[in-house]
Amino acid sequence: MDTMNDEFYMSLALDMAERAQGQTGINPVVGCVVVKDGAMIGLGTHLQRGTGHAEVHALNMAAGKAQGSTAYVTLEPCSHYGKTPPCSQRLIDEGVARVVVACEDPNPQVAGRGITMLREQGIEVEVGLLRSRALRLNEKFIKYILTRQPFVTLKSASTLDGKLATRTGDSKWISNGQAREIVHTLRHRHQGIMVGVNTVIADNPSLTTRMEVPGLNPVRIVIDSALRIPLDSAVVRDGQAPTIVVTTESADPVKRAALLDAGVQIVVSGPGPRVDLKAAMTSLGGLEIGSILLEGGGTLNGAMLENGLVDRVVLFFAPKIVGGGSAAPGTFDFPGVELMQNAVTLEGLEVEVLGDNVCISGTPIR
Ligand code: AOF
Ligand code: ZN
Repeated sequence: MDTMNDEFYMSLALDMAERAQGQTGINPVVGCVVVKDGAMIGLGTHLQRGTGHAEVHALNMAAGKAQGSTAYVTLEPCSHYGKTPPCSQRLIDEGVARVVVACEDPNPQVAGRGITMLREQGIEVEVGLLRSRALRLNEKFIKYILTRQPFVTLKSASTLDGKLATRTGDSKWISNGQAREIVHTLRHRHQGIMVGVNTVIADNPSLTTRMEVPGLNPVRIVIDSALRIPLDSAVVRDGQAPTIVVTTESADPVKRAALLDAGVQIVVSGPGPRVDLKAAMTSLGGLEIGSILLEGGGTLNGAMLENGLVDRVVLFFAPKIVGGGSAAPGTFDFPGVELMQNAVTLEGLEVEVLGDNVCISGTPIR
């Protein structure tokens, strides 16, 4: 049985925040638990950008009885007037006596000011309880708020020898059902999903989230230097989610007009012949896309990795070996390093066994 202490309530607050992943857009996920005289009197979670913060929901539930209470918050309470008034002021006004915070808010508009506001009013503030879990939970928010660049998760599902298809191009089905379920959860938890145009031409995917309970569809992003995307492809026609095609100045203006006509948004990134991926990330960040799931083929994966644009790698492996040399496409296709010491290396490695599949994930060291 869990013993009841600060950690007990903070982990509940983190659990609530975790469940809201994917639905807060560029905002963080945040949970709050208000405890008074040994009982919980308010629970709150930030659910959607533009709506109430976690503390506000929890204090509303406490209905004016939070005087002398302790509030557990997974992120430093905000100190600024954003889409909602500052949570620190609300905690002060309600007479909360003690605030336990898991991690500071890196948002330059907050960055410690929330904690200072509380302390200046004589509220006892403790910072850092379950910090690493809280930071991990908001890794997408943290990257975006500090850099305005999307957090990119590279996902692939391959054979044990790293192949995405056989030498004849057959790719159905590599991974098992458990792995595919996680992939759809990942789609729900990213604002964008990105592929190269060759994937659209070869597979005509819909790139939507298909889970047992409805999930949110990410914005579909196709990297397409020369606008080769077929006008009748699912991502252009099906209307299931917005589609952005990232191209170059040298692409055919007639095709561009036709895509715009079909409701596709065009982002021009660089003069050509290839899309400038770094500039593309800046443009997509500017469109408030704070996180992207990269489900590329080997060339796009390789280029993103080489450019240092990948923040997390999630690789699913099925217990299959197909060989095929360069005729069989692999997860990473780039010129490659000469020396092992120059290899892209992952840290914080996690390994999960999913029936007969394995998931290996980690963060590329910069
Ligand atoms: C909190 N509790 O539940 C959240 C916080 O767009 P706004 O006005 O909602 O402000 C978003 C910013 O507020 C966000 O960037 C982050 O700094 C903070 N989010 N803060 O105290 C919450 N969601
Ligand atoms: Zn707030």
